[in-house]
Amino acid sequence: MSVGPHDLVIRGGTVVTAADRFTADIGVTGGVITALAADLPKGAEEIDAGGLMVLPGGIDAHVHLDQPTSDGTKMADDFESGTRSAVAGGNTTVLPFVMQEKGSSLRACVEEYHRKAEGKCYTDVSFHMVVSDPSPQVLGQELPALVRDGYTSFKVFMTYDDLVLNDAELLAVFDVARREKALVMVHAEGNDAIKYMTTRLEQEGKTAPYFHAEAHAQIAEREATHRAISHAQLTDVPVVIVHVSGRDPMEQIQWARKRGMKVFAETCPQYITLTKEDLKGLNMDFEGAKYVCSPPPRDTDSQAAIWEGLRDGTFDIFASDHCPFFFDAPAETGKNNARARTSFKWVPNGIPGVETRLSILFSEGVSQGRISAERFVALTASNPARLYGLYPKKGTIAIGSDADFTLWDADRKVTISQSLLHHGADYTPYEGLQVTGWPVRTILRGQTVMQEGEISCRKPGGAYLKRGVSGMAYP
Ligand code: DUC
Ligand code: ZN
Ligand code: ZN
Repeated sequence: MSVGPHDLVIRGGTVVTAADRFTADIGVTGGVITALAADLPKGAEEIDAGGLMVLPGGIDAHVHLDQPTSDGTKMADDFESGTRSAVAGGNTTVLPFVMQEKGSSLRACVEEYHRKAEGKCYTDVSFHMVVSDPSPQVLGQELPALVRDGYTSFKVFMTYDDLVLNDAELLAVFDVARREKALVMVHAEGNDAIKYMTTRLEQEGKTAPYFHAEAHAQIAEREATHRAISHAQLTDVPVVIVHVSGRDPMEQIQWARKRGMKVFAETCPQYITLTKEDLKGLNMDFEGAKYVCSPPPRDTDSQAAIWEGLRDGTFDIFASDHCPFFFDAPAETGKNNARARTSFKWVPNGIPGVETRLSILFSEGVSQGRISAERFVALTASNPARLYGLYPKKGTIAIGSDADFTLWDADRKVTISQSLLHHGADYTPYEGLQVTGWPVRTILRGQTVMQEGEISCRKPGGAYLKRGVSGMAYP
């Protein structure tokens, strides 16, 4: 049989998009989808996807890689290990953060992260920025110029002493976002409320990792969510509330949406699989530090609320908030360090999850009948692409889109275990979790980069993606 025009034909899979599912062959030429039809002619390369779902490659819109920390702890993933873990988990694009350190030029920080990522990425990559020092130079010149250069989203923090912006600063940053059509992502937890709770708990001798969950009370998240929404209303700017953990902040988002505001929302695997009980470890021991992240996991009522939100559209995207720290690391650079053992407030905040995000949502959501496969694709690929200015190049299966796919075995049962994973961290908070549904092959612009857990490309081939304005926030 002679070979047709396609470099690659993926044959006979069930193609799932955010809108529908159908059986088709997919033709790929030059890294782009060029045909979707029954019975395509033989391609130069052929992949049999019979019995599998063919999904758009996962887009994890919230990951932290190779970020410096202020306290001597070390992030467990650089761009190489973090993106290797991402492709093993079925992702083809990730959006890490450029962390602006106070006193630094934002432009210089962006260039520094390009150097960190250069030649190391197995996925395509694009950067959000973190604005921690909104100086006149940053607000007046650097930020507008960077947005125009395709860095069209940035995060602000309402907590952490070294990152928090006060209300005047938040309003000033939001105003730049409105003028430049950028998308602001908000870490909504009230700093003073958390510090008050921390002092009170420490005075009572409550210093174990578990008390992180009490210090970072849901009330503080609710209050900050409402404050962020009020500032967004005043400045007339769309915002994304990231890593929403439970019912109370969700109600604030729903309140704003009912009034016609453009408030978008993200939630994460930890808020459907973990609860604050996990932070107790074994008998309130230090094992609980493995689950310390901010906002912390809440309770089963909040998990139920998150599921309602994933179903009813309160949540637009489902991201990992992959923020990996070692547990035990040499020279006390991990969570289990001497200072952290004196108080929960010194435990690095963050958990790994870029590799397990898709299988957890598929298993708990699709396999358990809570959401459809189409909604799964919307939450994990199409909406992240639309929200962050990558659509339709990324996030869908259509003629002209990049040939990024995850071949998905919806019936594969796997027990998540550290030994299976490719991340740099020395543990997974999901150890022992049984999932149904697993990525068996990841294809980036027509090239297979992962097959059955093995990284199959010789060297990292990920590209940097310059983004447009958000199609959801500024249609
Ligand atoms: N916020 C994040 O987005 N990730 C980890 C820690 C945090 O506070
Ligand atoms: Zn955050
Ligand atoms: Zn994060």
